[in-house]
Amino acid sequence: DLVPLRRALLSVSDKTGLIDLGQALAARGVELLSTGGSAKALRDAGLEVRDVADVTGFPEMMDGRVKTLHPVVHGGLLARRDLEAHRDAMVEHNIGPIDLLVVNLYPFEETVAKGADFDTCIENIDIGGPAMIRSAAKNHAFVTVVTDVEDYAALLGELDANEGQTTLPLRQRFAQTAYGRTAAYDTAVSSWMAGAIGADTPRRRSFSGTFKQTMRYGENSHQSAAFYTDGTGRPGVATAVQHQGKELSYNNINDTDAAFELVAEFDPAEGPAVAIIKHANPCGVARGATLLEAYQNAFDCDRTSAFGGIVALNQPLDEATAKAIVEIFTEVVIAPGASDAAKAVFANKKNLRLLTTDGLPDVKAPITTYRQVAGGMLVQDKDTGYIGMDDLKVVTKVAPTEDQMADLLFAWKVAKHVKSNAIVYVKDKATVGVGAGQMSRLDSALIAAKKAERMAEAMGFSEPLTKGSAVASDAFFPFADGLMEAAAAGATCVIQPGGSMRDDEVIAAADEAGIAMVFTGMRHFRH
Ligand code: 93A
Repeated sequence: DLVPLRRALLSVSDKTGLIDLGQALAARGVELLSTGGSAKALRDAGLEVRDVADVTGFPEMMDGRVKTLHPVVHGGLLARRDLEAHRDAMVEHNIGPIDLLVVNLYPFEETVAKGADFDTCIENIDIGGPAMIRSAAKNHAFVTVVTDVEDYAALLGELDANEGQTTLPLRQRFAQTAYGRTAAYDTAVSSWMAGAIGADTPRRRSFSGTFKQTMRYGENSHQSAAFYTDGTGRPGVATAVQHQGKELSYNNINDTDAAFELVAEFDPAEGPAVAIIKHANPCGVARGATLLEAYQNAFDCDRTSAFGGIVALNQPLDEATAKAIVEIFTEVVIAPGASDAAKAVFANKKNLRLLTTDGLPDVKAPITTYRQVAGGMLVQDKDTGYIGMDDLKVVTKVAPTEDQMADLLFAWKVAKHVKSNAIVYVKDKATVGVGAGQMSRLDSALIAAKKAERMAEAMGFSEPLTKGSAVASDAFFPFADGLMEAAAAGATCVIQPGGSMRDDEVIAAADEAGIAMVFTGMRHFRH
């Protein structure tokens, strides 16, 4: 299964490591073929290179759209060396075998990420590259295909270990990588086009990502895991820059995403907001006059759970907030930027990771989400449903005051990011009790109230902060009991979708308790 390398075709957009590779191959007696820019780079380094145009007898034409799309190239990649008929065809048509293909593609994903216009993106769709990669990978019994700069060293190591030959296991591994690359590439093109032409629907979507990193383990230490980017370059945890601290774990990334997506709901133009997340659920979300105040308000919702949490900010991290954050152990802080003074505060905290991005995740972007089920995949639009003041219907005798309305809408935004059944108590634009992930809505209401009571005891408040609060329920109250529990905890106004068979009973209970209630007509399940 050992195959000697005699002729290589090098055609790369990312020229990293190209010269070293070219030199190493030439030193091992490999003849080099190459396309325009790659050939020039190799020649400039003093290497002897033959132009593909010379081999095909056709010049590169149409702005490079047609360079390598020729039977002499594809025949050289696809011919089975073990079949006489294939060898005869090579002789008859003057096709020389190509034993090694080194290709990386036009930077389509990067072009999209830079925000290039439609025509520029189209021009950056590589056609010849993927065609050659697929030909070489199909014929990996005889041909070695390298599509990742990181694999150059492995290739050279193999040649040294096997007297200039490659082994079948290496060619198989490279071929498998190669098909992954072309699949991800076309997925990026399809996803970009879906957005560009306004057809971003869950139907007819393909999915695949670009490998970013492996992690030490997955959700648990016996699970292996990796992280992929989707090629959109959108601000978020996948594209964030890590400034310090140890490697992020699978759970860190998941929780950091939850935190950042939640805080991004709060428009920075309307002031600072902070979200603290534990196990993908918020244990505190608040606005404040300053970022520091927002952090403190969020922290006060559930100081116990905030320990070891993830903190997300809707504005760049400042020094004062950084100082408050390091008073307890925090796993990750993510923000759209950080001042040098803030970075200095974190600098000696080895276990604290600071991530910054160019902006907040676009919470209204039409994104498709995927969830694996046994034997299949569930695909849906991301929940980008929004409720404004005009969408609300007051169903009780009393209507919410303006302040209550603001807290109701705040609570509603948070509830969207809490695992169902979600009950969220809010006072003065800060959560004061969060009940998450219970199988009964009543239990979520009870748990949130109980936690608020415990916090009040621990902090020496005269009464739980749920007294006089606004409460949100992510889906309708099926019975009056959940609402009555919220009233007992001190809630004075309620926001919920409505639509239960027993809405009348629930409304009557609210009126009885003197509570104001609004219906959204939209629910925010999150499972
Ligand atoms: O425009 S293409 O789709 N048409 C081709 O025939 C073709 N052949 C190779 N792009 C093509 N390539 C790509 O050109 C390679 O995938 C590589 O990314 C790039 C290398 O061009 P150069 O060597 O001129 O820098």
